Amino acid sequence: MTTAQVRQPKRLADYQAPIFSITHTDLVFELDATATRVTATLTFKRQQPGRLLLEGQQLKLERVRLNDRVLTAAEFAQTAESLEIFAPGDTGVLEIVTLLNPEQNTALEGLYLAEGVYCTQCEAEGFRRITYYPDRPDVLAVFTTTIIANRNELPFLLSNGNKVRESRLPDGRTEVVWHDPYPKPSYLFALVAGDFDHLHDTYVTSTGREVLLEFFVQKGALARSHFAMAALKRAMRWDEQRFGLAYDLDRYMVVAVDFFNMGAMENKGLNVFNSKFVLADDTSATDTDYFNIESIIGHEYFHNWTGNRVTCRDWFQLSLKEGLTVFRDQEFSADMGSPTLNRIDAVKVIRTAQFAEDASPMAHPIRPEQVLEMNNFYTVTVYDKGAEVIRMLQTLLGKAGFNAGLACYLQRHDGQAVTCDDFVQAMQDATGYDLQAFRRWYSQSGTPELSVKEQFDAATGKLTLTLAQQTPATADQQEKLPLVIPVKIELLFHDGSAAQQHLLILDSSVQQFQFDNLPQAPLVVWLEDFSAPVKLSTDYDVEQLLAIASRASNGFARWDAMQQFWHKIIKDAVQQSALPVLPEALLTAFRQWLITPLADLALTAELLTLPDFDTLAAHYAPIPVDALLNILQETTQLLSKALLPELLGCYQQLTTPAYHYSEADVGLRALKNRCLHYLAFTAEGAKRVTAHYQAANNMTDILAALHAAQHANIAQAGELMADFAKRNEANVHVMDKYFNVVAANPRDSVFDALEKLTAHPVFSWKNPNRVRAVYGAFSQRNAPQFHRKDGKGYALLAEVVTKVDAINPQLAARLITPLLSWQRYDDGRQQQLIMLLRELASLPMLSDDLYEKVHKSLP
Ligand code: B3K
Ligand code: ZN
Repeated sequence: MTTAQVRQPKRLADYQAPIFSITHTDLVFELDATATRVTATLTFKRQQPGRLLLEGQQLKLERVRLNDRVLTAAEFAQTAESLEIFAPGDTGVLEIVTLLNPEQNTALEGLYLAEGVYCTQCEAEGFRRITYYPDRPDVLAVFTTTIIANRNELPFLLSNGNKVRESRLPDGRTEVVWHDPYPKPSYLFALVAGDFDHLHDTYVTSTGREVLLEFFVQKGALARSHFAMAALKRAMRWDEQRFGLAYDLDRYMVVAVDFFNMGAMENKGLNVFNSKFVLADDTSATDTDYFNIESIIGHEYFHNWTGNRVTCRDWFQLSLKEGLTVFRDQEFSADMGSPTLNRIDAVKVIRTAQFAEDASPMAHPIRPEQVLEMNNFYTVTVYDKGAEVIRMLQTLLGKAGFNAGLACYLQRHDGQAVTCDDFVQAMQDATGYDLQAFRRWYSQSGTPELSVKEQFDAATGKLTLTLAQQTPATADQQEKLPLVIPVKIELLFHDGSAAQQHLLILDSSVQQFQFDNLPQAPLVVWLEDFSAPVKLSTDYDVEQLLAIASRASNGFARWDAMQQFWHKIIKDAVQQSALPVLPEALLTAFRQWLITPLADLALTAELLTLPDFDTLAAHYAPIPVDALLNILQETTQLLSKALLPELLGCYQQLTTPAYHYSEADVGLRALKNRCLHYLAFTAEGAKRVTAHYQAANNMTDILAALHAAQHANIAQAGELMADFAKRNEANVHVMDKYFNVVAANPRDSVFDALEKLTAHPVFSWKNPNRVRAVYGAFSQRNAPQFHRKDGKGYALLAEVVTKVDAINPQLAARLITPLLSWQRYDDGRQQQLIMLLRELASLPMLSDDLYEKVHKSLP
């Protein structure tokens, strides 16, 4: 933490290659809760003239030795953030001894001790809290790690690579030595020490290597780690089959801990996971939990090639590994389950969180150009828009071309730290496709807006489509240029002629595309599969949108037409300050889907779902908060009333057998619970919801009942919640779900309820999962109370952010996000938000994490 003065960001344009490389890094850890000693022996080699300057933070330096001679204080200089060795020569061995206090480390960066487990998190810049080091991703060294600890307290001592030796020391401690043969940057280093339950299995790769797979989980949780183990094996097989990529070490370890700042971390050979994304069984996990576990297990595994074998030159290139690896995990999930549902979920993230980020003071391109605190740039833009950019490459190059490009990239750069440009170049070289203009997606921020016009000449059967693009200015960038935008379309004909699919490539501001010899004027389905991360506006009327929703051949396009339908209806209602008029054609379509659901029940459920507040809000400036909330609530009630018999019929038709996580059963539960959501608002809602809760044999149905009870405000809601909390107090992950529901209570009583939760025995301000379960949920899933006119919701979040910043800056900086975009709201809300941001800015010990966000946001 630094105080008041203006803090200087780093710039991509200032990148300089390292002056020294480190070829070997030998680390010895003598673990102790308050005084862990780290002896780092670094073999260095000069690459160019300059100083030997190492990064370090919050370290107590005990000794520096250069080539076997202890240096005097005059031979090095130490600051709060660095250590400089004055005369290192061109090659040599540097030994640095530092002392750490893992117990006091509540930031969960570097080496920390939580719930009896020593654990590290080094990405992005946490390694500098372990020892002085060139803590940057383009310095790659071979690591050997020795861990010395008391074997009774810490029976498992783990680090990257292969276990070389385990010996008992005369003083009763154990010494374990690990060696990772693959040179890696410091951010991929990991150490874990603790007592765990241990699940192991083997996997034989396509190259014939027998790999030991190991999961280390909290005592008593072994039975809950089988699903993750099976998911890991599926991910390993999939990467071999889809991309020809096999695992490269003899051991793959996954450790699950409850104290973790994010989802998981891809450390070479030793992944560390938030236990929320490992542990699951049929009584405690929802369908979404199972989905997330498989997807994140896949994501971290896929990083072994895209991130670890080929890594980033500097942190501005983060999307090189994250955008690509998110794309890979999305493809994996699509192959394991429903491609349509996966696409819908990915697009929801872009249209809510990512478009909101573009419209916020934190707007940045997928390759940011300046950064103060790197942890602030693990964003939906870098990750999810980054994945959309990779997906556009696949659309342009075709699957075979894309696979060839990836193979070229990995082969050309194996063992290197490279840039996004290197990646695009490999794609271009492997396919011969000119991607020069496409590269602008990496440097330009913002959400492009596409408008389309259709003209049909009945006499000649010629269709002319005119597409225009423009990207509005963002907080970080005024000037915008045209992008290369792949637009997938489908032409539908009323006369029964076969539908046609086309790919249009828009690469200038305005462009025309022509189609000849069409049998009649088609209905054009635009931006099929969301082929580019853009906002598209058409002037379709509601009948046309409903026709697309019923007839498009692509499930995603059908869902998307419904989304556009609701936008249109709701926009009209907002403009007229009235409730939406639901056209009879809509009710007919809904009835149809309820009486005869599509074969894909999950898609049917999505077709019957209104867009949420955040999705709608992306279309307004300023956001008409109260009108949108009111319209959403009233529309749900109107639909419940109008469709009662069909909802009930559909609900009763769908009977769930014993719980099973399969695509078909997930769809069945989704549709049944969607019906319940509407039924909760009817006269017999209370009866239905209570019965649903009592009959439920799985967590998905139980939570659906609780959410429905709360939203429809049924009399038994409190009783059901209390019952749920009592039954599940032993499982923190289920308690997090309880916290989520409490925090989503749209009524005034939520403030008292939240206060009570923080006094709950399982709540801890030091545990990010708990804080997110309460306050993350409040700010993201409770628009009515969070966006209250009187500012009480905003003030509560600001208070929490202030408190958390002193404990865990990364967590605080994530929580503050919804407070930053004050420009998007009406004058009254703007005033409240600006006042709170000013108060935050004046805090004496603001972390860099918060400083960067608050200062970017203030007018
Ligand atoms: N690479 C890590 C994220 C690290 C975040 C640092 N604040 C997880 C992932 O994306 O796989
Ligand atoms: Zn990742």
